Amino acid sequence: MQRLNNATLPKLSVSAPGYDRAALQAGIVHLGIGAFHRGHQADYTDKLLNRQGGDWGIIGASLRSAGVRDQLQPQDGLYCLVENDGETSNIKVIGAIQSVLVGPEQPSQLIDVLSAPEIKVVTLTITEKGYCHDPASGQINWTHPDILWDLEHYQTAPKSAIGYLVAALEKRQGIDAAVTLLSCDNLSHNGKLLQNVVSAFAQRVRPSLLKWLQAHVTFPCSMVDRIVPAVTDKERQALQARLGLVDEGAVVTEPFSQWVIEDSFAGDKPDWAAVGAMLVDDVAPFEDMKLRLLNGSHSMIAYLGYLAGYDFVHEVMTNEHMTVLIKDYMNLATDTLTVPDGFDIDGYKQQLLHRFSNASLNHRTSQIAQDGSQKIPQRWLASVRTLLSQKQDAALLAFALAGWIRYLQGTRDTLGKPPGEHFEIIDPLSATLTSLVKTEQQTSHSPVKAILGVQSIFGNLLQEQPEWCAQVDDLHQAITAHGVLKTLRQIQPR
Ligand code: NAI
Ligand code: CS2
Repeated sequence: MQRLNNATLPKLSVSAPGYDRAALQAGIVHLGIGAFHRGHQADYTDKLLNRQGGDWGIIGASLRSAGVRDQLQPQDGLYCLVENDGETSNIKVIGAIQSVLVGPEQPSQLIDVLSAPEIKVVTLTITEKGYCHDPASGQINWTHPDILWDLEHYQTAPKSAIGYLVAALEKRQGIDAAVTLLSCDNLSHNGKLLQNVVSAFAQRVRPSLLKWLQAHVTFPCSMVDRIVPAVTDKERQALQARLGLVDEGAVVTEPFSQWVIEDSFAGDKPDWAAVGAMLVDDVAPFEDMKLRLLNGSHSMIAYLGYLAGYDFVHEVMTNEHMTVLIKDYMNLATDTLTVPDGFDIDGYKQQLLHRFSNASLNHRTSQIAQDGSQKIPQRWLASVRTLLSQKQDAALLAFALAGWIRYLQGTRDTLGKPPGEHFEIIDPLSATLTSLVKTEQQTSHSPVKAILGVQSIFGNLLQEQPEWCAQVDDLHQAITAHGVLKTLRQIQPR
């Protein structure tokens, strides 16, 4: 069967780019071209190009593997975005991505592209761990292997996004070319975090860059939202049967999409506001709301649901006790938020429950469960601290955290049966976390204190909130003895 590309595109009877792709000039570089970028920023940009044109083509880059380049290059950058609401699906071909570079194969080409004056905006979805920071403090982690490497090699063969950006900023300083670096990762104050780590690295390797950087580079914060799970082979095959063409780069998502961007660009900006993005002075209220309500719930669904035997988010939502837990959690977390003026928070929470229940999204609990050490601080711990400072009950979050610590044992609930198959803990801190759990188990101790003592995730929580930490320990013991669902039934008010 033929592949989707420029030549075969006319055969398709789905919505396709209406702009002249051959004449399109690049204005954006995107670092971390995974599923989310293709389902979100590239979609907004494609809509913008369809609506008003402009030199906003995207050069994508992966700093890790060649997978997405190998999917998109034979397709001239084209791919299908399938929007599925659980009943009907809409397919459109996205044309905004012009080419994809692979950092480890083409480091100097990528630095050159990042330094080109016609590139006005660099967007990033490099995952939470890509910022090489200490999640508890938000400061750069100088002992991170990629940072240690980049301190020596950033100008020629960087590994981290920070190394690439600083190498490119040095070149941009030489030609005085301002640029906006726009983080689109699920992190609190993502722009400020990016600014912190880039500035700290620049200060170390080239202090003379800092003054120019402060005047000519901006780091807007942004809140991004659209559920874009990793696409499955089955979904690719179904699409192929429908299109009569092979599309290796397809992405499946929900109809919902939101992007709130701090309006602080260093120069020209794509008019994403014309196609649905919100440009605001302060993203923080939107960001906190999304990270705590959507992502906080997601992580709860992921760890507790996975332990209980559910593979997909929508399956977890069929369990009445889990749904009640998520509703109670969202109500509790709302008390920690400053809701944006005029915002319908109850409607938002209802909509989240509906989105989580979308059975056409094969969103694996195991996918969301990855990298907990990088996600938990902004998803749960910020609420824990606020609730405890307000003398409110945060037992529900103690239950969630107990679930994560139980998850770190690497086995699912197999109550009464022999221990189940081991699963791998995918997390940049997995070696530390799993060895702490193992050591404590070998000496018949609860691993809770040891895990809560990991400063880079929890800061001084153990010392500051001993009673709450004891609650985590009790709930961890209960989950270990009785499983997630029985413990949940026991703690849930009737
Ligand atoms: P993905 O797994 O499809 O792609 C991840 C990308 O990040 C890949 O290009 C990978 O090479 C790169 N990456 C991984 N580790 C890196 C590192 N240490 N340094 C530099 N690059 C690294 O994941 P997906 O779905 O694209 O999500 C990426 C991020 O986007 C998430 O972690 C999150 O922060 C944000 N996001 C994702 C949403 C989703 O529903 N998928 C929705 C909202 C935000
Ligand atoms: C998820 C998010 O993978 C995860 O950790 O919670 O990627 C989630 O799908 C998005 O933030 C939705 O906008």
